[in-house]
Amino acid sequence: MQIPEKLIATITGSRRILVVTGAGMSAESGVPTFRDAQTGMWEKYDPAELATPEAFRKNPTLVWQWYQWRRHKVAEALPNPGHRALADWERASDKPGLHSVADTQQDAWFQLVTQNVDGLHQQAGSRNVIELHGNLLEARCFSDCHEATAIAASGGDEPPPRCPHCDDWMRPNVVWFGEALPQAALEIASHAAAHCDVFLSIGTSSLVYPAAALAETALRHGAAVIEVNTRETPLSEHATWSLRGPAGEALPTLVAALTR
Ligand code: BJW
Ligand code: ZN
Repeated sequence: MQIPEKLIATITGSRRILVVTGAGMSAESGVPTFRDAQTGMWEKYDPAELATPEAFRKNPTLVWQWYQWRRHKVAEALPNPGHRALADWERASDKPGLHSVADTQQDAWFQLVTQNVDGLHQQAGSRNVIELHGNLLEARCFSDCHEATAIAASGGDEPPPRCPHCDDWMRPNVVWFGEALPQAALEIASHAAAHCDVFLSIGTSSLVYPAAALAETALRHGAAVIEVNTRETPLSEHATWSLRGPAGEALPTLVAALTR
């Protein structure tokens, strides 16, 4: 993939870098994206109708099984060259990450924000990852009586486990439609979007809010916005550069050009 020289120069001259990733980032690791690739018995279900508290309340076993199926996919997956390129870039940039809203005022930083729930950025070696939509490999009480705990990808047809403290169902520690995102994570990401020089949107449909609003915020505040996606999205026409291609190819090329 050809990366425009102007794009490279823009990033090289930038001190505050925000990268936001979505499901397309992990597609080349074999993790099905959220809207595509529902295979086997899951083909007949609309993922947007499984990822809600209402669906879980109505049929906890069905929703839990869908997550177990996805946990298995994630357990088999390895980070791809795109994940590794972002981890290399963070290391090579030698810039700190953001741990609070106040940090966004600092002169230079590099921050990765993901909508993904698969933990592959961390596995690839990214040091400071903000997870906006939780983590598939953790579970928590549906009544929220306790902290989330790690969960193994086990079993097939079982109902969800029971909370050891209050006996309600355990649920995946993810953010479903209609639920609030983790407050601190969203606040840091929103402030970062308002203060970054460069914003990269990678492998996301740009359809799901409030994550999709981050690129809009960055554009409104004058950042250069770069999109990497195999397909056009609602962001494409507004982005400063829209690179059409797989993240696993575009990112290693981009990061090699930045660190040469
Ligand atoms: C590649 C590739 C390759 C493929 N390389 N690219 C404003 C307007 C309209 C609606 C709303 C609004 N604000 C809120 C809403 C409602 C709703 C919403 O956004 N709905 C839209 C569908 C319209 N949002 C919410 O409900 C949010 N909550 C909320 O707003 O709460 C308010 C509240 C406040 C206070 C108290 C209480 C409530 C919550 C949203 C949570 C989203 N959760 C999910 C599920 C997580 C768990 C799970 O995984 O099961 O997060 S939904 C799903 O979408 C998942 C993803 O993280 C997220 C984004 O998906 P993404 O990454 O875009 O994936 P795909 O599959 O859609 O697209 C993949 C892309 O990759 C495509 O573009 C491909 O082309 C590309 N691609 N291969 C590069 N190799
Ligand atoms: Zn409980």
